[in-house]
Amino acid sequence: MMSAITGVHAREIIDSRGNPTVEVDMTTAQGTFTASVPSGASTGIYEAHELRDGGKRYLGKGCMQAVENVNTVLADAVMGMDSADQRAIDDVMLKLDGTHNKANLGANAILGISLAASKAGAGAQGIPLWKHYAEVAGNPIPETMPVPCFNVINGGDHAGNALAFQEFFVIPTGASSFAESMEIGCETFHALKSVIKAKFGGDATLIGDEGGFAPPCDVESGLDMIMEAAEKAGYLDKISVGLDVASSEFKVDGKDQYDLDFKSPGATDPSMLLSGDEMVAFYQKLIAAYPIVTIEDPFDQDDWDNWDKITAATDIQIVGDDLTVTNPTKIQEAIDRKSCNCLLLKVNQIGTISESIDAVKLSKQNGWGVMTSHRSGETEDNYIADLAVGLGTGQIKTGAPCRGERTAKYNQLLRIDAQLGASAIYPGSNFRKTAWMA
Ligand code: 2PG
Ligand code: MG
Repeated sequence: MMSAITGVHAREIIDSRGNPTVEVDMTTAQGTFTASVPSGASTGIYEAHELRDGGKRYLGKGCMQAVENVNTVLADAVMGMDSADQRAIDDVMLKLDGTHNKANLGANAILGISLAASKAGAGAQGIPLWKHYAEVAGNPIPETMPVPCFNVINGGDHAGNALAFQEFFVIPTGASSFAESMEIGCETFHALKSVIKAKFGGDATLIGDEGGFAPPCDVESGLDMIMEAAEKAGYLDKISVGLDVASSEFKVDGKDQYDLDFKSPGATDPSMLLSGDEMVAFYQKLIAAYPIVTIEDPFDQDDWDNWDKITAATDIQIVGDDLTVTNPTKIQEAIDRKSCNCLLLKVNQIGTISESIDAVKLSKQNGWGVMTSHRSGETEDNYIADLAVGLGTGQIKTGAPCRGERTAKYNQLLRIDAQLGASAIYPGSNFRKTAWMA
């Protein structure tokens, strides 16, 4: 069904960290469809180019040039096209940009249109966005909900505490439905608040960029508090845990060293400088001591040899984020080397829905898991919930069940779960194995 694009208009809006980002309205005969673009803090160096204005305005983070690119060249190029033909729209924009990383027009400009087009395409057919994503990918109507990874302790670049590791997940692998996984996540989150308060006082229950607590703990005491909270909430047998180390942020340049003290002012405590082999040993110790089922970015984005080592050394899921940047070329390299076994899916790392689908397909066809992901800088837009269901990724991380830009996604998943009704499948501990159907 043809539903021609009759209008495209972009503006700057503000993200969850108080930085500007791009929002795009796309108009067709069915109405106006709006989408907005997220932004990372611990960004990988190989991500597609996010176009920022520089200068004084908004500390250099203005998006007026990206907005201008949407409103002029990009709008001209997609005007009159069928909003439901995602691939054709994305291809036209890729061609117009002409660079390998969207440095010319900006991945934030291109993604704004790509996302708005996906919503307009769903609208054109009168179907929910998750069904449209399945159609665009060539999948049958999906029924698999993602297992949520709740980031309940924030560290790294997302919080002001001294904790080096960026994210600590509670994962309700033992729930029997998505709705039950939300109950488990929320109740454990509240229990964790009281555990932290009892230990460190109320100041330590302040939250980081993704809505998780940011207490003055180290990796092991953070995991201990999560286990204590799960026990208190009565869910010890229903949860697993996971980590996003985001270690590219604390790799020591030019040395085989990771600085777990990188946020402390002054000289690094030498006992907190670990070599690659010491990091592998540390991960193995953690995997033995806690019910860890997934570790993301255990090594720096260029430290391929250590990635290969940790993936060979364990059965748990090893997730590529900065390593793979949702880019099929990087993913293929990681598949060939067996450097990791799960893709972190972030649409703004690559910049279009079509290329994101290619990345998921390549990963799934090679037996990887796929975890759909938000960014640390988010908006109220909730399309990643639909994407996770439409592409059957089986896993999602979108922060703690706290702060509106995080709960927007979880709440959309609750709605989709209700739409699916009795046919909804919750993969639980099988979250790595959801099949690519197309
Ligand atoms: C990550 C993300 C999202 P950022 O590292 O996985 O949690 O953080 O958006 O800052 O890159
Ligand atoms: Mg990450």
